[in-house]
Amino acid sequence: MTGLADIAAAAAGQGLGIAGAFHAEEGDGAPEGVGTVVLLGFAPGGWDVFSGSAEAADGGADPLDRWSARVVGALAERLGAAALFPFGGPPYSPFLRWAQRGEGARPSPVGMMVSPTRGLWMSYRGALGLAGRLALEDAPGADPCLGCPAPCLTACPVGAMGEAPYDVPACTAHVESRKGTACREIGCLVRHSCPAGRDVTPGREQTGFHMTAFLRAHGSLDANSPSD
Ligand code: B12
Ligand code: SF4
Ligand code: SF4
Repeated sequence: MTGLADIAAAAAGQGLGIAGAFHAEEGDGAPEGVGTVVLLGFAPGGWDVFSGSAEAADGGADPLDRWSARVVGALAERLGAAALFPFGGPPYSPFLRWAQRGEGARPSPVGMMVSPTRGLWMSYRGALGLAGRLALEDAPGADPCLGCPAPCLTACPVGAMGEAPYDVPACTAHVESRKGTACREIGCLVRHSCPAGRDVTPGREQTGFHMTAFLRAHGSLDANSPSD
């Protein structure tokens, strides 16, 4: 049977890495017959693999989602697994529950999920649903928020993300304004403020891409569909 090491090797060739795995139980929302869910995110250098892809160059809508669908879809076929994606809804596959089960992510004080190893930069390109119960690695790491002075709570210059529920219109209005250059160019300042994700902070090209996609979907830029 395929093991986690085989999956990691196959994913690495595509710029992806394993971002957690768990044995599916009732209530996890995994498709019927899936015994193990393996979450996939960008590996170091993964953004460059996407940047060099046909999808990144073709000028069509949702290039990152289309790239993810092709690459994760091909991996799934090769490994005899179901390909699962965070986009394409509603309804959405419950990736945030899977994040808790697979990599020990927890709700942060600002509402977003925080990963012990990727902080608030946590995000997924897809997941593989395998029939068997694979041998899994150690339990996920400790809660990164324990003992943290919570700079995330005050990092947003307009208070769009803090103790109150995320105010999407306030966020997009600021990001589109002259004062929102930093968010637009280097990405969400709340995500940057989290010490747990410092080692995996994405580059400007990647953060700029995500902000543009976010504004297309939720701001006043030309309508397009979400791309997280
Ligand atoms: C809808 C959605 C959103 C909506 C949130 C709606 C809201 N609360 O106002 C919008 C479009 C605003 C959004 C934004 C972002 N999202 Co989003 N989003 C999703 C999506 C596609 C579906 C969630 C859903 O509706 N589930 C079904 C409902 C029933 O379950 P739920 O648990 O109640 O869902 C709620 C939460 O998921 C929450 N939520 C979702 N995203 C965010 C982001 C923030 C900041 C907060 C506070 C809450 C929140 O809102 C949902 C509806 O109330 C998931 C993918 C998935 N399949 O889960 C990604 C997902 C949760 N988002 C993700 C990301 C990365 C983002 C962005 C950071 C993307 C970006 N710009 O780069 C932004 C945040 C903006 C910023 N300041 O940078 C990641 C995980 C992030 C994390 N650490 O928790 C996911 C898992 C996608 C992925 N590819 O991995 N998102
Ligand atoms: S800044 Fe601190 S409290 Fe906020 S999400 Fe990161 S680890 Fe948790
Ligand atoms: S992108 Fe900027 S305005 Fe939006 S929540 Fe993050 S820090 Fe606040």
